[in-house]
Amino acid sequence: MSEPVTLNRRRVLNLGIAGAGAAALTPALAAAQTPDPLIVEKQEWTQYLGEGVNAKPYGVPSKFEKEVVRREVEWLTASRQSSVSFTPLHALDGIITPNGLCFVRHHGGEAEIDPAKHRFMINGMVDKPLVFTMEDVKRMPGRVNRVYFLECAANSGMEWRGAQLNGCQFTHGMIHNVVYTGVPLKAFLNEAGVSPKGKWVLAEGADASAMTRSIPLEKAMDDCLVAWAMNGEALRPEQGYPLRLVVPGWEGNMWVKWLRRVEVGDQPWAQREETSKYTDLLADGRSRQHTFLMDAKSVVTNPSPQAPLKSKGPNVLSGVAWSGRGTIKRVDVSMDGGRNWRTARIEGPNFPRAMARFYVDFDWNGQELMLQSRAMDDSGYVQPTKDELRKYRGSNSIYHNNGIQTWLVRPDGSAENVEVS
Ligand SMILES: Nc1nc2c(c(=O)[nH]1)N[C@H]1C(S)=C(S)[C@@H](COP(=O)(O)O)O[C@H]1N2
Ligand SMILES: [Mo]
Repeated sequence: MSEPVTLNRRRVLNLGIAGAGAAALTPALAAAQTPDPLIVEKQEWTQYLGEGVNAKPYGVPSKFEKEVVRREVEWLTASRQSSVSFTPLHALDGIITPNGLCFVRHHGGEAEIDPAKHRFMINGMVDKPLVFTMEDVKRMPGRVNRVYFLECAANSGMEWRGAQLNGCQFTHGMIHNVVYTGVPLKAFLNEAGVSPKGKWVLAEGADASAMTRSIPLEKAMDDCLVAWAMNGEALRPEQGYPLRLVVPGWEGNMWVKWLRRVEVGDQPWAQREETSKYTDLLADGRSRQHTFLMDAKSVVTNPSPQAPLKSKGPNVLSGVAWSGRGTIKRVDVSMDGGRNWRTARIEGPNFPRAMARFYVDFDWNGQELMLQSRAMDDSGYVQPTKDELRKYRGSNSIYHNNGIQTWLVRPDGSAENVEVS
């Protein structure tokens, strides 16, 4: 740590925060400057009345946060109807992604669905096919609340052949982590009565792309949810309002939005999204199919290219980690490109198949840093380096790039996406 800042007790009293006790404030302010009461007292917003209650019936962030928005990568945006926006991970904290900042990926535009007219059907190899209204869906017994990350399998897909995009929003922002409210898919399948021949289900969306994915029945009966709420309110239209499938720990593409149908069958359907897309070309020329699981991964969100270091002395490194296999057990951080590692502090709720937040309190004297983070989960899986990953996967892949990310932090505090080998 740098030299502790000496606090003049009288000046603290002048600030009007003496209630907390000057002595108790000293450690928390170790990274701050000596307060100047004159400046504090002149702040203009103490001079006039603020906006009245309910001026904004639906609250929005402060205008000073207007840069904190979803962003696109221009060369990835051939058409807005089949595109992706990215979560501003560098500007968020804690573990929950705010609804308005959750990245959006869709293949046929955002469906606008009247919930009164929406129907959810279970059909195929079942005793009795069933059709549910949204009201019926919400009357199902066994409602649950669960926090899960959703990561598009193409997250970090642009980085296979080397460092590309400057910012964790773009390299890692095809992920969000919210609390879902819904009912286990199993309850609907049991109600319809799955035939003993049933081995797979096909989930289908009601959007123009009619997104369809095959999911093993075992997973469907395990932890999949039929969800209508995220973070306590109705799903946002772009996230599948009024109903979406939640497929914990598995690739985002399977989380069918605007969910209208689940069909039971005895084999996978070989839809577009599980044949020509979402399969992985390997180094030896063969292709992997049905790579559903999202492996353990992490990224340092601060500092990062969009969030440079601004001050020497005490700083807080922050990041997120997640694993489709289970719970994040440990995150190690390196500041010298992977030579030395220290264990980060995982802070806050840490649920299986959800994002975990980590911190390292560190002191920066202006030296160059090569920041990396490495996640480990409770299955024993350790996040690989990009070189380790390429040995088996080659570099012609798009999906499932969970290699360790490196940010170079320069003496002026600016940061850049680099690779070390
Ligand atoms: N109906 C439907 N569901 C869909 C898609 C789609 O285009 N249509 N895109 C999928 C893909 S590729 C991903 S990564 C996730 C993205 O979810 P999000 O928009 O909530 O981030 O939704 C999946 N579900
Ligand atoms: Mo995706």
